[in-house]
Amino acid sequence: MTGTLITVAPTGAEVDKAEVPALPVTLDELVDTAKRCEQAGASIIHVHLRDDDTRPTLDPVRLRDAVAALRDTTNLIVQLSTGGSVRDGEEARLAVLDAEPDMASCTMGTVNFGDDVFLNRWAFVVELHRRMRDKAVVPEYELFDLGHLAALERLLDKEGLPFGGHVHVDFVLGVPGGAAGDASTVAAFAEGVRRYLPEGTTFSATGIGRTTLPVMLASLAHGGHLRVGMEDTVSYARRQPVTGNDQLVERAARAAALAQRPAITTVEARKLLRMRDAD
Ligand code: KMH
Ligand code: ZN
Repeated sequence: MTGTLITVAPTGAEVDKAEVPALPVTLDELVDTAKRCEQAGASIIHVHLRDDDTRPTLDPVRLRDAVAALRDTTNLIVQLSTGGSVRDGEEARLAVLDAEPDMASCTMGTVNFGDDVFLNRWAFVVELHRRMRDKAVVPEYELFDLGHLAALERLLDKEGLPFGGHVHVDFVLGVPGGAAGDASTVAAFAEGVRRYLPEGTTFSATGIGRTTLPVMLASLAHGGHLRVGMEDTVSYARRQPVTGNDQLVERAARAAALAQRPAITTVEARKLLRMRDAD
């Protein structure tokens, strides 16, 4: 596999719609951005939802509706966030899996998150991993700090491989309180993947805010994949707000092509991740 898997994270739980009008928060806006991002080269969409007041929500009906709408209108792999917002409780986060996504995120430990704490107790992580395997949902293990690599090694050692047998991780770098978003940190994580995780483990990386470009370029240089989107950055360049998620996906696809590892299709991505409908 020489191409690049591009994930788009279009909304997140933290960006304020009032400050960033281009943020997709309604189902129509989500579907519209999803279609554009698929066209631009994305193969996975990492989904957080908002309520009618644009606040983050894990409402089960909205989650099911979003999965159905994205499946109806795109071929993207639908990855629901089980991270939610820092205020979401464990039961609601586990219940995300009842919406039967193709993939879901699974953060490998607790991390300071600006002035907040993103809580991921060991027992919660184990439960998430087990439920995903029972439901044939492919995890994306999210790593905010180097210690999360060791936690994942421990999880796989104690609990076994995820559904499909392939391990895919995402480095989320540049969160205030987590690992830095720079090229040498990407190198350290990439080395950690090789050293501690099963052979064939794939990784993507994303950098928060202005770390988006160094992290993107370093990930490509280390043979990694990419995540971009307005969950992670709302500036395209200095004093240039992002106009839409497709703008970030299009830039990622251009960088991947320049690295001679063009964006892979959704069909190729399903094979790479050993998804249940890969064939
Ligand atoms: N919103 C963050 C607190 C995930 O989606 O799994 C957690 C997050 C991770 O975004
Ligand atoms: Zn997220």
